[in-house]
Amino acid sequence: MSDSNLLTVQQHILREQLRFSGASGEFSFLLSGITLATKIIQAQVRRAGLVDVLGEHGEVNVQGEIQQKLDVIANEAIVQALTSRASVGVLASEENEEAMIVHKGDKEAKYAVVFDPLDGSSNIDVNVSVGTTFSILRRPDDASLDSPEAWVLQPGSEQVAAGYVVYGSSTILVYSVGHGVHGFTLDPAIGAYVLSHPNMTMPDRGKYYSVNEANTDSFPEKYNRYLAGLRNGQYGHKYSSRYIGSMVADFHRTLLKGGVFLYPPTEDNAEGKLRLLYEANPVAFLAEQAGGVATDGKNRMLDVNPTSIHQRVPLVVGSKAEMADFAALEE
Ligand code: AHM
Ligand code: MG
Repeated sequence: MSDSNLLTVQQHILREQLRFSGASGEFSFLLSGITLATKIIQAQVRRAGLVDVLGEHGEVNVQGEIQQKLDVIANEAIVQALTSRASVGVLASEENEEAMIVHKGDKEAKYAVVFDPLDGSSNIDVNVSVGTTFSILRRPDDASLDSPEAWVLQPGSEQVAAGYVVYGSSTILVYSVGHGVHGFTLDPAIGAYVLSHPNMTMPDRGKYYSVNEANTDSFPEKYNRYLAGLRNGQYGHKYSSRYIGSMVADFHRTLLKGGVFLYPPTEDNAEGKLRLLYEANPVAFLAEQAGGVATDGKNRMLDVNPTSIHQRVPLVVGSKAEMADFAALEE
């Protein structure tokens, strides 16, 4: 067995923590809270179909409620796991309107965690991959516990760590603390995430583009020119398309195979649909760490200054070559 077969995410995090000066173990304890919560979430996601079956034959009123339940369960799993970590001062979730203060007044609390507990949850009832995304920020020097928003309204370039878990044909956790991107597959037999994708790098060019093409009529014209170019071979070959409708799963494929994923502005969502803090930023951080590029269609995503927690942003993320082709287009 090679070393990588034996390395659990916990061991890996401990090793990565040594890169932080004055590392005390609290950062790895924080990350272990996230890995624990995602194991709880994946156990629930894996049972979602069974609950459906019982519901059809029994007295339980299913569908909408179950999905809602899973969103809430996922949110609670992360909140609970992170609330027991003293180093966490603020939590912000897609499921909660406001940022939450935890460990009020605790001087040890120096991190904020922003997350989407169950991204793409409308895909659950058709057995399609969903995911969890997270972003970790350090408490700004001047931020007090009275203003939790200030902890999280930082550009993505300030992220200390970011990652996601995709609950797909297997459960995979991908994370970075700013020194490369590493992927771990959950081994259900032992209940541990085991290193399966060390030092992930995005291919320089891929075969696929990924976008909701039903919205093309309302994309800014530049996006349609780009998509046409991808289809007609203008960029070296004729691209094929893949679109799952779960950002985490679509990004995971793009990370492994290269290509480009886009969620442009549309008529319904003039600022794009995806959320800057807990969807676009973690993905942008990982993309850059893996040698890719992420923008809001114009500027580097990680430089965007957030003004509100649930702010939306257009997202274009992918391999170097596709992103250069897009950037070369005139407005
Ligand atoms: P959600 O956070 O409400 O689940 O929505 C986000 C999801 C992303 O995972 C995905 O990329 C996008 O919505 C798909 O949107 P659309 O159905 O408009 O293509
Ligand atoms: Mg989401």
